[in-house]
Amino acid sequence: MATIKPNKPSITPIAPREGDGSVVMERLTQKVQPPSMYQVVMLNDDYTPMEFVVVVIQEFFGKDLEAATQIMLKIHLDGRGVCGVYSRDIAATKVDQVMDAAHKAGHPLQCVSEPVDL
Ligand code: TYC
Repeated sequence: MATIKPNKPSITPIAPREGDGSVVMERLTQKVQPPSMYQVVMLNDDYTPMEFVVVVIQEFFGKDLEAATQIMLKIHLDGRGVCGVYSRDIAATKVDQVMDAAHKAGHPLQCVSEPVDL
């Protein structure tokens, strides 16, 4: 994926000199990158009940009723809203959980994860 920077080692061996069996270590300027973070974004639609969205945000994103209601209203008004920020795998799991719960309840609620721009 284009957004992932490879974690190059900060020290890399270069070709051994002939004869003496020694290896010269070269220090590189490249530093190890911290893991990139992903925001889970919920999208508005015209059919999913507000109450269902609030419950989903509480259940899967650990928000209390007040915070979940604020996020739901933001999504309703702006078209989208961030429910939480996680490592890539956790964010993908949250998306799956939300989509699964919505599908089972017969609602068209959509949810995506996207890299947080630094
Ligand atoms: N717009 C929906 C309604 O009026 C409520 C809603 C909010 C749906 C947030 C999806 O992610 C959503 N019933």
